[in-house]
This record gives sequence, structure tokens and C-alpha cells, in this order.
Amino acid sequence: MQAIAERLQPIRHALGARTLVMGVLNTTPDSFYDGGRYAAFERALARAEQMLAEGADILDIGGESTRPGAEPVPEDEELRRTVPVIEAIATRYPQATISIDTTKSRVAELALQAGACIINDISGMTFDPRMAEVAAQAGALVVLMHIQGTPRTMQQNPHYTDVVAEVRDTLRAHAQRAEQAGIPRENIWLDPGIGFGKTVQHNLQLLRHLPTLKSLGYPILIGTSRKSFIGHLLGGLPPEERLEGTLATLALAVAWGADIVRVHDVQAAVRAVRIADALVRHSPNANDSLSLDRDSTPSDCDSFPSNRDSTPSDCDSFRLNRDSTPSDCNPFSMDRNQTTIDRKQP
Ligand code: HH2
Repeated sequence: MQAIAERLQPIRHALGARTLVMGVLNTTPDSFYDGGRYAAFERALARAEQMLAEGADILDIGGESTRPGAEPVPEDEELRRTVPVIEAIATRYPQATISIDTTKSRVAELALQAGACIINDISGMTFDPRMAEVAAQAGALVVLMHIQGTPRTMQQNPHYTDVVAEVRDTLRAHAQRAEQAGIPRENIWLDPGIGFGKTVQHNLQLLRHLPTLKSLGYPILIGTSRKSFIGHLLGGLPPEERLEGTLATLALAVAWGADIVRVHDVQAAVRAVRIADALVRHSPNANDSLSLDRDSTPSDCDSFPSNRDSTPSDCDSFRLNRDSTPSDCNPFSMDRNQTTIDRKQP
């Protein structure tokens, strides 16, 4: 099997040139959207194949639901659900980039041995003190997410004085701890944790203020896919009817600086982010994002800064004011004051 550094090469190459799409594959019976669909081994493999064919850059394999109220899954059970699937995907599709969605260091360790090269830890490596050591020793890339509380309790009463500043500071601290543990900077991605101890308004504020999180200097991953805030904003739609809302969040997240999106619907998401990329990154050819933009005129180019890290003052013609406060700029004005939270879905 390839070394982890080699397995990470394809995504290192593509990162920044286009938005990477991470496809969700939960081998759980109870995940809020795909629970039970891919718990059987053959179904999980078929789903992996489908997501790769649809253009997934990364497959994120999870064996424990982290939906609000979820109880922890014993380590043995999580291993039983995830490791054989990872091993089989890595064998059948050696080019696939596989991520393990876990907070347990032993699960991460065995998943890396089975063929994963990314650890996606919703606790930002805080639930298991050995996680950072496992990641550092293996040379794995880590996704460090923000969560307030634990999945069991996080939606009981999410509270922040300034959600954007608090999430930014926590993510900065996660990254610093990771680097101190020996994980190189280029192996760290950050994620504000949409739906993890957040009200609808908290989620919206974090999305609008992605440039603040981006200013930490790490790639940003966003996981809005079919989450409950989308259902709330659309009058209570169930997860099955949240695709269009999800795609809207993806396009704006890309415009606001997201580098990786974690989604259930790979084909739809790939199509949406390619268009967003064409607008934001000047990469108009969906299949070759590094090709030259032969159709763009100089005036097209002048109207938008090619550097997405530029400050709003650099890009006066960019209509979305990336530093505006929620009250200035509320594209979701339908439900500005909504604070209700769904207890079953992130
Ligand atoms: N969301 C979920 C799980 N893992 N990881 C990251 N980095 N970011 C996220 O937003 C995120 C995540 C929840 O979605 P899902 O896996 O579909 O549901 P469940 O936790 O019920 O399995």
C-alpha cells in the first residue's frame, strides 16, 4: 500500500486550484440522513464507487453518528463498521483518498493502517488525548472541527457571546496544539462545525464570516449538507428535501473562502462548486480547473480579485461584502430571528 504522504498527493495538488468535494459515507444505522443505507458492506462499497465516479475527491467514512443526542458507539463496534470498508475501498480503488470520521485514536490508527490518510475529528482532537500523537506519527492530515459540548448535549442550549470570535479562537488553539504535537501546518484543515452546538443564527453568522476563519491561514472545510438549519430556513423541510438549500450554502461558502465541502450528494455538489469555482477562482473548465481561461477578457479579470484571500477593500466590485455584519447583509432574511434548534439533526 502507498505511504500516507503519497496518498495525500492528489488533494495537495488540487487544493486551492478548485474546491475539493468530500463525500460522506456513513456505515452507521442511525446517521441523520444516510443512516442504515450503507451499513451493509456491499452497499457501502457500491456507494463509494458511485461517489468516486461522480467526482468525489475524498471519501469520509464514519461509523458513529454525531447527530444531536447521539450516544457514543463502543470502539469495537466502530472498528467493525469502518475498517473492513476502508480496506476494501483502498484495495479496489487505490487512487481514492480516504478519510476516517472519528474521535477515537484507536479507530483512527487502524483506519490509517487500512488505507485512510485523513483523520476527520469533530472534537478537534480534544475527546481522545492520544489522537494528536497518532496523527503526527502516521503523517496523516487532520480536519479539526469546532464543537460546543458533545453530540449528546450540544444542542441543549448553545451559547456564545461572539460566536465568530469564539470559534476562531478555539480553532486557532486546536491548530496550535496540533502543530505542537508534531503535525505539520500543511496537514491541518479547520472546520467551524456547522450544527455542532449552534443555533440557526450561529450557523448563519459563521458562514457569513468565513473570511474571519480563513484569516487563520489554514484550509477551511464546511459541512452544511442537509443540516437542520436549512430545513428550518425553508419552513421545516426534512433532510430529504434540503438539497437545493445545501447547494446554495455551498456556492456562497466557496465565495466566502471554503476550500473543501463535505456533502452527501456528490454529483450535485461537484456541479455546484465547479460553477462557483468558475466565478470565484477563474477556473471555468469543470474538468480541468487549471486550464487557462481563454474566454475571460481583461475587464472580466479586473472585476474580481484572483486572490480569494484579499481583503474586502481590495475588491470593491465584489458585491458580497465579506466583512458586513449580519444586520447589513442577510441573504437569509426569511428567518433572521429564528433560534429554534432541531434536536435530531445537526
Ligand atoms: N458533520 C457531520 C459529521 N462529521 N465532520 C466535519 N468535519 N464537519 C461536519 O460538518 C460534520 C462532520 C454530521 O453529518 P453526518 O455524518 O451526515 O451525520 P451523522 O453524524 O448523523 O452520522
